[in-house]
Amino acid sequence: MNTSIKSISACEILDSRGFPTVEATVVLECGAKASASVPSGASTGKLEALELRDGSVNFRRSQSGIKNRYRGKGVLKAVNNVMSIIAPELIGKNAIEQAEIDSLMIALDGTENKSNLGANAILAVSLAVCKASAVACNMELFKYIGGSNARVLPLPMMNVINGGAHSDAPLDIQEFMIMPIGAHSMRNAVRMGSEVFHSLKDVLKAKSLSTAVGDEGGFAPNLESNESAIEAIALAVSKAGYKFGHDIAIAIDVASSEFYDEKSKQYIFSKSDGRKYKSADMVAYLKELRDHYPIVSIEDGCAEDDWEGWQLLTKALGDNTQLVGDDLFVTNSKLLRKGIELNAGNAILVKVNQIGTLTEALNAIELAKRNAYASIVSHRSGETEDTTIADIAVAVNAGQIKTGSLSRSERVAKYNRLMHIEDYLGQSAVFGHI
Ligand code: 2PG
Ligand code: MG
Repeated sequence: MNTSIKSISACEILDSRGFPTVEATVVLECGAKASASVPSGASTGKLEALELRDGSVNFRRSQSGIKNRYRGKGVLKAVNNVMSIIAPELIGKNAIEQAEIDSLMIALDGTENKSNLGANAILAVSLAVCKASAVACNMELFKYIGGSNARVLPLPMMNVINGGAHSDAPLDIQEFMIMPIGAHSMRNAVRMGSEVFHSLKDVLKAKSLSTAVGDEGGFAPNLESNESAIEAIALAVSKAGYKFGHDIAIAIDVASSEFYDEKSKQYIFSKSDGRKYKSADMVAYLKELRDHYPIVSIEDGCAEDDWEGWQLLTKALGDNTQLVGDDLFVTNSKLLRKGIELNAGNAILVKVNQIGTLTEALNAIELAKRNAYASIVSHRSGETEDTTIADIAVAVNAGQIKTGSLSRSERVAKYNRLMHIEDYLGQSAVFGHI
């Protein structure tokens, strides 16, 4: 079987928010073919690899006089970089050598944050190369990446209430997620999640609150406080016949970089009551929430620039609560190493597009494992129907995944893929835990 790369093409498609993103297609000499597309964040970390967008100016005249093509969010430059710079370099290379392919693209870009070619251009190719190789080897993607011991289905964090930058709800905390800790399988976890999601809809309706959904498929109601969001979930859990804290626990993504004011070094709750917290107050507030409710995981409880806050948080809560660095680590091994040294957090959120190649994302997971940090493979708030992250989560036995609510097909596609993987694994499937 000849797994040399025969051709690479790319095009612009739309993500779940209706903005352009890159899709790449790789064909191997043996005929194997696969496509991959790239997600996009709204509450992005400052140190993420660069997502190359066209901007408005360059395309004003060239695109038949259309001003502001896609509001400047087009990705034709990235598409062109795939076709005219990346493809000529990779054609003829062996697709099975993923690490080599990825390092060639990193070298070709030549910048720390992939700002030359764009992380969206590079990642689309990186993932498509991997998927085409799996097709060539006639292997399931998760097995191709992870080998024969890849068999842990991840416990999901399911985002049922969307606040922060993901909705217009007056909630500063971005994500209120349920974790079906009492589930014994993926199928069971999905069922529990779906039942609680629909029960939450009834709870919100009964309060005459909106049941329209936000970017990640969770509800975006006009609740008056973070606490009332958790109370609504607690009620939905019991109405669905489950025990809050026993069958279903809570995970939150505070996404606090979004409301941290660097100048005054304060967290300003501007979407709700305008409260201002210094780092120590923020930690005390999160501790209070955690002590009061069954919160097992807190993501970005402090901001990406507030390393001292992170250290305080870890001291106060790290022994028995998962503290996840998202904006803090941006899937970057260098930043994770810094976190490990400073004792900041005890888990990393892994988003392939934050770093821009599959190999670097896998390296970050390896580093986390060696240092007893948990890894949670994650979607972005702007997604596509691509389900690669489901396979990655199983491939690395991460044990946890964060991939949105039980609505919107770009979220549900990942759960569906995970249930298929579980069926495929049969008796050898193991269900993850926190
Ligand atoms: C996050 C993500 C995904 P975004 O903050 O964890 O939920 O959001 O993709 O907007 O960064
Ligand atoms: Mg986050």
